[in-house]
Amino acid sequence: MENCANIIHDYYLLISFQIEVKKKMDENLRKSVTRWRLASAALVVLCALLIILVIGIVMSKNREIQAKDVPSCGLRFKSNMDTSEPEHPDIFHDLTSREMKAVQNYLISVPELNLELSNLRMNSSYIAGIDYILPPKKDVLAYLDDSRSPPARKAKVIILRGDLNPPVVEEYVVAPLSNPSSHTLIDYPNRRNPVAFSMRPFTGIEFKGISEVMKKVDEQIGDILRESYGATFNDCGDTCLYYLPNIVSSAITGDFTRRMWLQVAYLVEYYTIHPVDLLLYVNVDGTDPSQFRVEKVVYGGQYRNSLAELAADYVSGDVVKSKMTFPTVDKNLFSTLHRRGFPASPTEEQRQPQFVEPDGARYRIKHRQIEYMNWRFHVRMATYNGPQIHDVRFAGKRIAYEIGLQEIAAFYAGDAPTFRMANYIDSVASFGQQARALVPGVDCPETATYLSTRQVSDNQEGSVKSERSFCVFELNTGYPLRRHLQYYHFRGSFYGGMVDNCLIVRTILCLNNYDYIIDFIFHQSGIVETKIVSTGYIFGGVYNDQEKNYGFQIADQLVGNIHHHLFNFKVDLDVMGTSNRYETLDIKLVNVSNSKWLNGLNTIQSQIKFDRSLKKTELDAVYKYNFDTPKEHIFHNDAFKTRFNVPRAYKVQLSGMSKQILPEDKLNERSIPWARYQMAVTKYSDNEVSSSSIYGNSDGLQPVVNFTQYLADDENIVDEDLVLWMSMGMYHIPHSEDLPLTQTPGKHMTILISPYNYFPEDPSMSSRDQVRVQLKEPSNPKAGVRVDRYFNKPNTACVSNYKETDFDKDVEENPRNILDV
Ligand SMILES: [Cu+2]
Repeated sequence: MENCANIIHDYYLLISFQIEVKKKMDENLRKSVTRWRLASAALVVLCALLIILVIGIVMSKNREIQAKDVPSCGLRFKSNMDTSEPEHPDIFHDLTSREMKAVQNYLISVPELNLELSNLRMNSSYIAGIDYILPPKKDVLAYLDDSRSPPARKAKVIILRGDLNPPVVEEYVVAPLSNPSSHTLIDYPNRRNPVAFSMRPFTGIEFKGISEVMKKVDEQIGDILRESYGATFNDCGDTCLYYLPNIVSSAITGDFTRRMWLQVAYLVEYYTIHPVDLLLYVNVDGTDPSQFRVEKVVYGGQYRNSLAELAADYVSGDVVKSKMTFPTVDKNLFSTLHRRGFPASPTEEQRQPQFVEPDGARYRIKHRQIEYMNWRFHVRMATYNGPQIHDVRFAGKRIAYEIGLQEIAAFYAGDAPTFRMANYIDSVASFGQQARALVPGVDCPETATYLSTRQVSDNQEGSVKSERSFCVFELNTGYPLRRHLQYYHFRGSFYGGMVDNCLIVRTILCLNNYDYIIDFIFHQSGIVETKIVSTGYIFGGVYNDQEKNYGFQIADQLVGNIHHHLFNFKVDLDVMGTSNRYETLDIKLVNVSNSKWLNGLNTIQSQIKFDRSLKKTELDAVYKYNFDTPKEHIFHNDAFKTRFNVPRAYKVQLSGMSKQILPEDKLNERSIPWARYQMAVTKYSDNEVSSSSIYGNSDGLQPVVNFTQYLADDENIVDEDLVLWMSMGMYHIPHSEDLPLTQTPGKHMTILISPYNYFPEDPSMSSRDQVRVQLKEPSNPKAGVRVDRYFNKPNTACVSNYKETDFDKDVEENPRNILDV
């Protein structure tokens, strides 16, 4: 029994052991399975990583192969771009930095000029600008055409003589530029020099002076400003007031005292559309800012003769108090330029289309001379007049000696005196000094080449470089220059076409609130276009019922007042030399009888014809657009005809004509007499360089440059060197979509200069850009078609080098390349 019990016990032990073993084994197995599972999982992950790694390596290898195989765009032809400043500038070249410095150094050494370069005050003698004086045209042409030696380079220096009594503005010629040794007050036969100090151009020094007035305003009515607007001019932290100045013309005030209306506004992004209902009429005459004073004040539409009067009436309750709130400045503020509004578009983050020049730029730049296809010309930035092109040639022949901006004006209207008297003649700001940085990919295409310009203005020694103030690029307009498809076999079956690829030279002038884009456009068909387009912020006022016929209310308390933009350009055409004629082709109605072929029926049919009309004198040639007398305008040299005895001419065409309806010769209209005509044609004169002047904003009572005098002598213009003065413009009644910025579509004004019987056919027929399609076998259409292109096909693929971030990096590292810092 005991044995039996032992056996059972042993058996039990055995079973227990077995169970234990099994348990252990199970556990081991489980552990081992888990381990295997973990190992397998790790292996899978490892494999996946390996696969990813291999794919990555293969892809990057592919990319390398691709990068090796696909070249960067433009490498096929080494581009020929030398945008540097030359040691020896050519005849049209702006003053170089060395020349500007030499002029400055020379003038500083002249004791009687009493020039200062730092810590300038209104009563200092200081340089407001230095510009190159283009030599007399006959000397330039003798150099260009007859290999004569180049005339000496000279500079025109405008000096504000606040140190003299009475203070004046003086214009000097300084020469020679290689090593200046003389300065002479320019003796103009038809304009005065010096000019009264009150006619002076804008300078930073004057703004410093005006800030003295603002201190007085704070002292006298600071409490009113704080209570009414929650802001002041000084010691104001983030809640400051600022002002937009309008120089009031002497033609309106009737005397030569310098006065301005200041529209007071909140200093936020951007102040010209955050006005408050405070207007100040300030006397800023003379050179002592402590004498600058407020002569009238308009507070909440209520006129007072002084700040003291306003303060007294405010205390006594004799004015209705205004209440405006400082705007909340965040990205949703309507006047700021942050992205906002509808959900972001496109919905996916996709970049904009980009430009590519697969074989490199097709134009050349040597300093400031540019060549493109058959075109060759020089570009410069005149300090006072702005962008100009010179010696414009097509296929070696000069077409224009000069095409350039003369003036930009904006005449406002309104019930408020600020608007009524805001007649901006913008060259008061010296256009060349306002041409600033262009942003790649926005202002000019990615492929553009940039030119810089230099300016000397107040308060600085040497010149300041404006980086990227011109851009040059070839534009594929994506629009055919010409095309025809003839798909019927019985009419020949062919296609011929060419896209309008053109070269553009662009600059943008930033004139306080407005930005003006100016383009010179060169088409391959021998057409040169000059274009001006406006964008930027409007100048707004505080809305009230009296303004309702002058503007719409477009935001809380904001009115966008009606104004007239006006532009004037000079076109010195030289068609086959300088002996030119101006003819109009007058389109007229003619009645003809059809009786000869209509079986004797006396049917009178009206149709159109043209008569050639030679313009004989300057007054005979003034052109005011008239819908009832359609005409074409052609210019030619009478000695050059086609083999059919037709004048080889250039035609001038304007788009963007706008009638100036203010009465002639009244008040400030006297400052823009050029705007009376869409075109005026004068005989070239070295003394009629410009239609306007930097004094135009003030001098209406007695204009320094009086354009009417250019016409009044009514000179003969037959077979003479002719200059065209072209005016364009547009009325602008701002609407809410002008917020925050006015947009460019619909605001393109152009002057088109086109060959007109000048070439035997369209000169773009020589372009490689055209495409022809024809039947392989004209008699057998079924044999298919052939496409002809006029270049040996290079490798068709290339990689664009352009990166948006290149610009970002540049301005982060060199902030002065875009903003004053
Ligand atoms: Cu406008």
